[in-house]
Amino acid sequence: MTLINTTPFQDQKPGTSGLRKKVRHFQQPHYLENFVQAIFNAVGGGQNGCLVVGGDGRYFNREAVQTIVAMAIANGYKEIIVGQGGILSTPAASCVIRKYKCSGGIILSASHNPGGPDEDFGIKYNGANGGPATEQLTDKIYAESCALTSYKLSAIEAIDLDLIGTLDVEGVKVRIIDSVSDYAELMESLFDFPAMRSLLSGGEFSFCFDAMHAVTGPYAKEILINRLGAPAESVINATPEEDFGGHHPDPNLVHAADLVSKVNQNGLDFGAASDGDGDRNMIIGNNFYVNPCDSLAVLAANATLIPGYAQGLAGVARSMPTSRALDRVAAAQGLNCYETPTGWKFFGNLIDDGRITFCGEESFGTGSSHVREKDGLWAVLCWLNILASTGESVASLMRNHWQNFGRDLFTRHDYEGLDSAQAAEMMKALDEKLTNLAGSNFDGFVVETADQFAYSDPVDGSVSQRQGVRILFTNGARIVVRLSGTGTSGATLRVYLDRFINEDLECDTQAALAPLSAVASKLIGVEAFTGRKAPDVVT
Ligand code: VG1
Ligand code: CO
Repeated sequence: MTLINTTPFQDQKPGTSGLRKKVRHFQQPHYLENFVQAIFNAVGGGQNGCLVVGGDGRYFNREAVQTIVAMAIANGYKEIIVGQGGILSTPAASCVIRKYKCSGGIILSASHNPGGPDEDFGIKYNGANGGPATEQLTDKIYAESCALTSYKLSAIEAIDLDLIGTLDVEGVKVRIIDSVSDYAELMESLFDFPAMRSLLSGGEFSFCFDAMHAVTGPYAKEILINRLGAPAESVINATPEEDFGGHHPDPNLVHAADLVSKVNQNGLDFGAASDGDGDRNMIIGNNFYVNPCDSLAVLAANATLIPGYAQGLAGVARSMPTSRALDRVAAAQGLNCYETPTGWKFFGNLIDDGRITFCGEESFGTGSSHVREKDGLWAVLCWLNILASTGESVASLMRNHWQNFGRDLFTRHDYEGLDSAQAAEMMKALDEKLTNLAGSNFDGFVVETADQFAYSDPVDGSVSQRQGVRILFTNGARIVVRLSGTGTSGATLRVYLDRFINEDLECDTQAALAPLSAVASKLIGVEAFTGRKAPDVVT
């Protein structure tokens, strides 16, 4: 073991989901090593535990895996489990940590951000429950990173990441495992594979899953094609590439436009896509887009059709900006519904404590107690299981749901690449307005309450302040405003708009929310502060 002297970097504060920077930033001497050592220091060293290492396969993934293995050996882990080729989707990493009772895992991903030498890289730590480090732990990691003077490295030769098997490296067991099989087995234990197999291989039902040249390809091929008998052409862009084919591996109507036109033009019954690291999902039917907030609600409402959830749900949770469609299902079924800040790290305690089974976010993230991450392919399998057991189409399932519960119109408007100082000023100005906003009337929208969302974790009592601005109106409409915590350059403003309706259920979301959007622009002053007239991405 060698102790390498280093000086701290002051910019290693983890965001919504780990530390994300440009690849070249990570490639600076000692940058990656410092952050990894900060993690190991924060968790008290390896302590003879087992560490899982894997990532979404983006550019720099392999080099980073080699470095982390050499550092984990030097830091006292007794076993290291690595996905073959350095590949593990985020939900698969969570599954492996739990299955082999590891002390934690390091996941290399910048999720939906593009990959390549000039694009993004990311790293995050997940604990023994398989879930993202809590805020207390990420604060500790940051504090360690600011004070670091050295890191520990073993001078080992590069590991052959492609060869499945167990190595003894300086007395440490290094296991290279199949990246897919543990996860596929878990999926098989949850879903009605025989019913889904008849649907997918029967020849009548047609679908397309777009892996977006990212990590989910091998998982989707194994599960949908090999185990469920779907035709080979139903999984597209299935080979993970270091630059995701030059695209944004972000499953939404903008970045998965090819999938959308394929489903609509060829009259397919179902379409789905997932992101860079496999934890997000987009679901579409034939000429029918399923909003992620609605997807979460409809899955919760129909969960008992899935064998793994036949006993019912313990409770549910959603991130604050997510629409309240889920709350209506919870109320009807007598379930508790928790509202957490953005980011998966807040769901872990609720699941571990047995309070919830399903949870999700508006940002195409849905998941359950089967792992401690959101899980894209799991959500797709939920949909396919429900379609197989009801015989409904995507559109009819969703329309019936609106008939039963009413509809929560929802949209998110993103303004990307803003000047960070301008964005901060804009948020400050909005913040200062909040206390006097109640009672104000904006073109017929009367403010009921306005505040900064604070979350108090019911399990460990920890409090997270300033998790986004909420403005609720007396007519049931809501505006949520926050800055993204996952970007790598400038600032991204996210404006979330939603409103409950109980008639004209088929209306166009953007048109119906336009008046609320106009109120939001006025309140936030996007154009005045940033010069931007319109959002870059609307989902
Ligand atoms: C975004 C989403 C958030 C999600 C996070 C990580 O964060 O809004 O809901 O949990 O990405 O997802 P932000 O701070 O940029 O709004 V992933 O798929 O990047 O791990
Ligand atoms: Co992701």
